Amino acid sequence: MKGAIFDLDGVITDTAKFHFAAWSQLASEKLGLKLPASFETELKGISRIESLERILDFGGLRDKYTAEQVEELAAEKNGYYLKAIDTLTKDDILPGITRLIGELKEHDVKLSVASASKNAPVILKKLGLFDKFDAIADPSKVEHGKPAPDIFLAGARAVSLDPKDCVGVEDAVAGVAAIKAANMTAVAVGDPEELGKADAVVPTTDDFSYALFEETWEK
Ligand code: B16
Ligand code: MG
Repeated sequence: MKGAIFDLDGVITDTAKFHFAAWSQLASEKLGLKLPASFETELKGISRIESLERILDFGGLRDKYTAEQVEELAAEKNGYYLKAIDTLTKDDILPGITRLIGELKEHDVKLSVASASKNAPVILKKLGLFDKFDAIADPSKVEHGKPAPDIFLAGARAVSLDPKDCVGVEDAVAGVAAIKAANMTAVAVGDPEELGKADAVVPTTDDFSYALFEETWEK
């Protein structure tokens, strides 16, 4: 294993609750909708615009808005979201992640971020982790979002590595599918039934380790 390509939300920090709160606010204030709690999981790893399209579909509102209005609504949601994440600090790094980063660096593993979030750089700065990563793939430069492999391929390319020498790290079904489509080894955190396509699934981020990544990659 020469590289570890990390998802951000749900792996490094838990921002899904902030995304869901921001979407819920937009839905109730601007769309007259109440979002079911299942949307918190369903929108994990899904891009901003595609998330909004799914919400509009849920409300049967897809045809009501022009592309420009959809962009405006997405920007509004991002405003709510940015306000919510303003309070993030290093205390919001998920358990074991700082240790894991140290272990990987000790073994000269290159570290890259493959998040669907355009806010990844700002979030990593707030967590004090920005300088630990060798690269952050830019989701606005890839054609297809997760479950397509594009962002993980961009993550490997950004550290000049062959995908087969990399482990991808995820918490979402769409993300695991993206890692496998990129021809990488997938290590996931969460429910093993839901994330069954991954090569290894652990219950918490504290169960991640260099040894687990290396062992899973070698299999
Ligand atoms: P933004 P990940 C994803 O991050 C989130 O899981 C998803 O809910 C969000 O819509 C997406 O980023 C886009 O985020 O609006 O900040 O660009 O899990 O791929 O790190
Ligand atoms: Mg995620």
